[in-house]
Amino acid sequence: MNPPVKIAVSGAAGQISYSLLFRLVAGDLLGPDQPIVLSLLESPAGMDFLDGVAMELADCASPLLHHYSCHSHPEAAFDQADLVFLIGAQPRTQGMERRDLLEVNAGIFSTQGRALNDAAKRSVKVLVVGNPVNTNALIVRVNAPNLPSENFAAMTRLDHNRAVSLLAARAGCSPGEVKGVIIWGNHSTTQYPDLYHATVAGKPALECIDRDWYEQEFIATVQNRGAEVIRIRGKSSAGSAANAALEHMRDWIHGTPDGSWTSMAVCSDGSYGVEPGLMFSCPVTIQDGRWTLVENLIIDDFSRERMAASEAEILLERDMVRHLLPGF
Ligand code: NAX
Repeated sequence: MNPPVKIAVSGAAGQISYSLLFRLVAGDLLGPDQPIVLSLLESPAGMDFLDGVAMELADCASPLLHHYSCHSHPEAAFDQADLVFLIGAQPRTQGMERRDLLEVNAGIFSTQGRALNDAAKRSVKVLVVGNPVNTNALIVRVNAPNLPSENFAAMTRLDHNRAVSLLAARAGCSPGEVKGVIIWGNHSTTQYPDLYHATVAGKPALECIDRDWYEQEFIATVQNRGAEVIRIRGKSSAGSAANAALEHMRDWIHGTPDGSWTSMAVCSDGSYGVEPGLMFSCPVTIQDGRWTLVENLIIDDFSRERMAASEAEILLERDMVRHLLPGF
């Protein structure tokens, strides 16, 4: 057996983690021969509940779970961590403005960024899931200046999977036959799900579906899917979010299959005219644990306008938390 890989999960008593943790101990991320150590982080208020989750993890008697520990201090939770899922965040409560939500989460994520900087392995991979995810990821990254910026990503894989699934249903094929979908921008209703480069069973997607449906229905459906799940289920996406987090991290570790890409919000290098340094969702290929932005795609005016609208929103969010972005 290999030495164990240490995985830290914040918000470990929350609903997304409740779907994720049991898949981690079943080997769904790292395979059946790789033991793991789980380091579970919660807010002080969530610690009792976390104890119950930890009991259930122990009750799986998984040979892959070397050991686990529960923490309310990020430094302890992230100590020598190899992989980190930052899921815990403060939810929006009634009467709370978006600015207030940004502020309260900015405080959480700046503390966690400093803790990662001090305690995690230098090769750590950090996936931010808690909303507002692009801006939280920016805060974490900027507050961990001793870690390479490519070690940080924000999750737009759920949006990506939603777009793949919706296109496949419309085209009458399986999601596995869809390639080349892109989510650009923010994980919010300004995100731009782009089908211009997508294919369905090898054929250009826009030849398999009608363009009006793409422009009038598809884009808005993907943008609003999270709210629609809340309206119908009464709670936000959890199983599909955990699945997306697992797939995002799995591809980041094991790579994207030849000739295909996925969507991740990563640090912009200015490509496609996006402000450098923003965490902006874009297409990436992954090899040997490192992501590379897919460059030189042709972007027409329709796409450019939507990418710019999402970038404008991320810039606005960044300006609201500037005081927590030292040196940025
Ligand atoms: P829950 O409210 O079920 O769980 C959040 C957990 O985080 C709670 O147990 C809470 O005690 C804990 N927490 C709060 N502050 C903490 C802190 N400072 N340190 C450690 N833990 C802390 O939410 P859940 O449904 O699990 O969602 C978690 C986050 O994911 C939310 O911000 C949610 O909006 C976001 N999502 C992001 C998605 C994405 O695609 N990027 C999709 C799903 C989801 O909406």
